[in-house]
Amino acid sequence: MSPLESLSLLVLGLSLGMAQSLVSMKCEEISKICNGNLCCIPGQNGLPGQNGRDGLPGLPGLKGEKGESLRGIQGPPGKAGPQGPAGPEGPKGLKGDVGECPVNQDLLTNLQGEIQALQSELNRIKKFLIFIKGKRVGTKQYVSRDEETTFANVKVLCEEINAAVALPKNAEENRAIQALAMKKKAFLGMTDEKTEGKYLSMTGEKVTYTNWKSGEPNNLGGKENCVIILEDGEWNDVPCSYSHGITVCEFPA
Ligand SMILES: [Ca+2]
Ligand SMILES: [Ca+2]
Repeated sequence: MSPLESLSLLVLGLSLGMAQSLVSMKCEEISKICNGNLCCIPGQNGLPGQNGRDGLPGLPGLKGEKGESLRGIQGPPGKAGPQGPAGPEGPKGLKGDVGECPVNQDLLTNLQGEIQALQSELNRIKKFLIFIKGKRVGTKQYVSRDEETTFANVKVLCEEINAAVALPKNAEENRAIQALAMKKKAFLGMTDEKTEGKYLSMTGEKVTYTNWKSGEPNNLGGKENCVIILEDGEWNDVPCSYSHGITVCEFPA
């Protein structure tokens, strides 16, 4: 090899070494930017764009001043609306004052006079009954009817004159009834129809005074639930269907 050829080879070798060093350095720097990928060369930033002008919306206008107007004359009232549904019932009101009832004084006086007249007539009739066939003992008046009949009829006859079947409460009353019976038998106002042996008055009161004949009441045949006063004033229980008793009634004197 000639000296010239050797010098050319030396220059070529130095050039190649320098080129490799340059390429090696740039790739290391680039590898930092490209995250390890070799031969990734970033481009240059472009020029900034221009702001547009045409087509942009305009700004809103300012608010106008408040207007003024005159108030008109008030018109006539409108028609009444339809009635609404009934509401719930309210609480009970307070009790009112006692009212005054007008009294016809003349009518009241006449009625009082008529009542007094009727009371006088009733007393006169009571006295008449006692005069012809009656007896007064204490607070009681007795009247009799000597027609013999059953206990059911005796009750009806006494009720017709607003009286009760005679029921003596003591010996004096017992003697008065005995006297009015005039030697006949008379029913007394009591029975033991509800409970055998337990005698009650027609109004349900327990009988306290008794004047039973010896051996009575014996409820003979299991059917003797009514009572008669005998001719001697003693008592005997007999069937209520017994038809030989007379009527003796009592009412307040
Ligand atoms: Ca009896
Ligand atoms: Ca008897």
